[in-house]
Amino acid sequence: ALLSFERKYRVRGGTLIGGDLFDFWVGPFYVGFFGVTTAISALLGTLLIFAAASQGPTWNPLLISIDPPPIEAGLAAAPLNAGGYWQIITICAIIAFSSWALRQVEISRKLGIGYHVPIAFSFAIFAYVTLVVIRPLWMGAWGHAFPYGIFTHLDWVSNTGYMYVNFHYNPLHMVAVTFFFTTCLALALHGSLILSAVNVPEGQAVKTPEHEDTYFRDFIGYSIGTLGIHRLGLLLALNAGFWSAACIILAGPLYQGSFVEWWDWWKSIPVWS
Ligand code: BCL
Ligand code: UQ2
Repeated sequence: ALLSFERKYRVRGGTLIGGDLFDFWVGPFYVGFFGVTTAISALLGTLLIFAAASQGPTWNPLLISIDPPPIEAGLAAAPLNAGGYWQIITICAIIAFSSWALRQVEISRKLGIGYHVPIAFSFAIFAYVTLVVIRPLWMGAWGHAFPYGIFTHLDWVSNTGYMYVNFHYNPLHMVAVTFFFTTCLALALHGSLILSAVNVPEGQAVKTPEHEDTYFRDFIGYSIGTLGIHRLGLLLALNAGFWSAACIILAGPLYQGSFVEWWDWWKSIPVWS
């Protein structure tokens, strides 16, 4: 069923391409040109995953793996069963993710709201594209990308990490991890603060943002504010994705060898060396 206010927001226009073509809803879902391109590329990609899996040795969901071409194959287009499936699936995935972001843009335009959601999602797409396109291109072989499989992608992360001896010493990985953890802290603070104010006993009026501000001013002498916490949350989360992408560009394209040794310059600073 349509929510009471939904009808009034189902307005024409705001599309980026194709005018009125596909400018309609199916049940609760806005379709649009990019809804169609998302659906086609996601479906095709998924079917290709099954096709590729059917050529492999197992149907165990944990063990299926669709591998990129071997490193020796460089940047060439590979035969289907030697990385070709992986290449086409990657193209489908990038088209699907980009279409999804552009559909978010069209919905934002219809509503006259900001583009914060598609901008945020584009950071996730950027991290993915960094792993499967930018870094492999930079290093000269598709074989540097990660395989599409549950256990095999974990093995890839582990092996790639140990190629640099101890990935915890990658300075940009440190930055990314710190942003991920701080994002969790901020969301835990925010979620708990909101519930503490709003989840009052039955029959009682909910507390206000003033209560929320006062809680933190009593507690630490500072409140970032109700709008501020959302700005902070978005900033933290986008940085988590961005520095993840940066840390894996550092590892390989920009720096080879041990990240433990990378810190030698720090130990040899004259002040304490
Ligand atoms: Mg590490 C990467 C944390 C230990 C080696 N590591 C990361 C980062 C993150 C992290 C900073 C992964 C997040 C990311 O890229 O998001 N690592 C982390 C932590 C520890 C850790 C917290 C820890 O010990 C506590 N790492 C180690 C150890 C090493 C190591 C020491 C192994 C031995 N780590 C590596 C390597 C890598 C990382 C190697 C990386 O390559 C990775 C990284 O930085 O990658 C960029 C970004 C988000 C994405 C890529 C997701 C994109 C999503 C796309 C756009 C959409 C998907 C849609 C989906 C298919 C649809 C689903 C539909 C359903 C219906 C819902
Ligand atoms: C806040 C506020 C909110 C919040 C939260 C705070 C009323 C409902 C969580 C408190 C947040 C602070 C002090 C920032 C913490 C900093 C980091 C880096 C985690 O003041 O305003 O709105 O939800």
